Amino acid sequence: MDQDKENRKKDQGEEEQFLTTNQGVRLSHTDDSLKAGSRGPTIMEDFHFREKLMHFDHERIPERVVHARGSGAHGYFQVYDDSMKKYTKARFLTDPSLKTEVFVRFSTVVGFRGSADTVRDVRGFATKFYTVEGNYDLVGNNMPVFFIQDAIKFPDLVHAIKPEPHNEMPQASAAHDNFWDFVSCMPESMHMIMWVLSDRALPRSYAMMDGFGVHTFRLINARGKSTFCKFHWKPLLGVHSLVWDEVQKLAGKDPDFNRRDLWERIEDGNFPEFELGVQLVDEDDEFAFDFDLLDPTKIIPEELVPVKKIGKMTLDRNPDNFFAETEQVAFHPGHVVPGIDFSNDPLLQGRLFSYLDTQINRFNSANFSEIPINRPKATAVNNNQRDGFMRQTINKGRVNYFPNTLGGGHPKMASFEEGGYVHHQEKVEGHKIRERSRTFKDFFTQAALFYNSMSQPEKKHIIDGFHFELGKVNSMDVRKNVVAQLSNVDLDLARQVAKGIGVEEPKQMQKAIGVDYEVIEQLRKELKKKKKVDQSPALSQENTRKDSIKTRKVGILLAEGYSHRELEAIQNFLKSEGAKSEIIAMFDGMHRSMEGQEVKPDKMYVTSASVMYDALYIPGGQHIEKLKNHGEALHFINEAFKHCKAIGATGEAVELLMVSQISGVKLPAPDAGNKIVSDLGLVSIRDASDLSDFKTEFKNAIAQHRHWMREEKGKVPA
Ligand code: HDE
Repeated sequence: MDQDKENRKKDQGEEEQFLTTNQGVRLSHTDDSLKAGSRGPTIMEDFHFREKLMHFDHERIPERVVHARGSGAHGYFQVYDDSMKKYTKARFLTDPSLKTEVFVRFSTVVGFRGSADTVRDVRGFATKFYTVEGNYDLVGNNMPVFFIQDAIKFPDLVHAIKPEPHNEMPQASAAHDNFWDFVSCMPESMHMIMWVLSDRALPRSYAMMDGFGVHTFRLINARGKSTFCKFHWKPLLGVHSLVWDEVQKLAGKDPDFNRRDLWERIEDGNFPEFELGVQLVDEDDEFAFDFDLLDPTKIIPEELVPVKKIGKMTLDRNPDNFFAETEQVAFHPGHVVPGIDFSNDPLLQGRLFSYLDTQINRFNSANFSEIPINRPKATAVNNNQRDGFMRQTINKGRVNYFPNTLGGGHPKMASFEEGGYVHHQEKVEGHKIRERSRTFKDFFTQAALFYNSMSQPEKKHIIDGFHFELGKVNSMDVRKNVVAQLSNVDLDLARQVAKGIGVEEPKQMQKAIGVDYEVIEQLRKELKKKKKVDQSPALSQENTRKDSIKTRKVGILLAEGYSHRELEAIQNFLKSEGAKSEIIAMFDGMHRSMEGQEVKPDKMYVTSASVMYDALYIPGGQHIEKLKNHGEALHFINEAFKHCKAIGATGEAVELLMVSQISGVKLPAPDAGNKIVSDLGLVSIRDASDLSDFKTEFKNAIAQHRHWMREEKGKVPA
């Protein structure tokens, strides 16, 4: 309410605000339509009624054909120093004194606008930089490769993955026959499939996932020299994921999980931060690798070309209006500024057509760039484009053409030196031909690199993911065909997948659809001596940052009779480490501790669930006897345990863990006194008189994010 009042003051410069028509006419009554008698028919003359209803009827614009569900945030980007001058003339990448405004939209790809956040999917990570040289859009994803190599296959891919056309099922999921049929016929998708089946497809938070420009781009310096470049976003909090069982439950308990998380982080002042990184490849090294730089189904392993971190983006402001900003923002990979150019990646080249086209469909107007969220903020727009639906600019004067003398030759051209955009002059020769380069045709080496770089738990998650996805496929032939493709990636993977879905385990590599084995063999021979790696530790989330609990959410269970001293000690400690804690209890309202103090829970069991937290803490006290009989509390504990989360218990709370169904971890014996027992993320102590070492142990357990080894136990019926 207060915020609304504030806004009113800002917008109108006054507190009093009258309801008006769109023509600014003050209204005296809006609760009844104009009628002929209080029980009579509505009268056509009611301009207020017609205007209000007509506007409402037209409130929707078509949702994006892909990436329909998104969440946005404002922020800024700043480079660390001017070292990138060697490679690019783009000022926002070379001038550390510039703070460039940005707007970022994170999204899922497959689901409709109202679908759940936590589905298994690629996440879009699109950034609009309002630079001093015009808008630059880095329209990326949280995975560094793509399903297909040529944009002409995009409609097929999207048709296959979206709900099936006859019954519009399933929603926001790839787990159906059409998609896997397509995949089984498209070996080039195998590398991306590994990423999509991995934990990367289940991000814990938009602030805890990578971003990638995917394609190889070009950077152009002030002398016109080009360097190949791959863009990366690296979150300062590290890359962390949810558990499959958890995401499915979250889709019901809180379908806005990632959206809410982003919003709350920013409201709390825990601004998401990402470092911008670049992998730079000299033009002379274009053919130095055992893959083609133009192929968007390949990464440049970080062990071959390190990611140079050049600056940082901070997202520090939530949108004021979801529709005006998050929905209406229009990204386009073709929005580039001088210093950034394209490679001939056929996927990128195709995107350059598609995005502009799709905006015209969404906005029904060529003037979408005039909407506030899409307008350049730090440069003027001067050109001879005129008119069209919803034109906002009132262009003055009579000259609307170039060249002209009547307007003094304005708006005039800028040379390369003056900041004019000059396309990189790449020499191109070739026959006009509808053909894939043979250098794109080893579809499996990097899929195998990804799989082999995973830790054991990550491999298991991939296999479990296949069991779910293919288990939902009705056609046994499709299942078999996918297993055949997988046998080209890794035989053990293919066998383990086959085992779970009723397909005969392949004894050896099977011939898969769409693969030219002769070409692959030749290629592998030819590229043997090129730069390559067999392992890429950078790909595994096991190696991500695990030294902080900043922004982690810890659930605390209590009932009347809890130990206030223990609660306060842990709450204060978590706060001092930048984590957030919430108390969950059976009912709302004040709860009395055994010492006499009172607290008010943040949530009740009915309005929360263990899946909304990263970790769990239970203080000791007399309340434990009550909690032993609360099915909700026991379920909370079992589920948190099953999802491999850190659990801390002090004093009598150890007894509660003993009556829960967690198993296979050590707990302190009744006579353990002040000895802390920390096993697989479960940290407990009987004698809670001194909690100083307990805090450190508990923090370390939370910072690990998940204790995957617990999955081996697998006995918790939550
Ligand atoms: Fe997109 N993509 N895409 N895409 N894409 C769209 O544009 C398309 C691809 C990505 O938050 C659409 O405004 C083609 C790769 C993001 O508003 C559409 C191809 C990557 C977003 C479109 C691709 C992306 C989109 C739908 C194959 C990662 C959401 C609505 C050649 C590098 C941006 C829209 C936002 C959105 C076309 C492949 C990222 C239809 C033809 C590869 C993050 O134009």
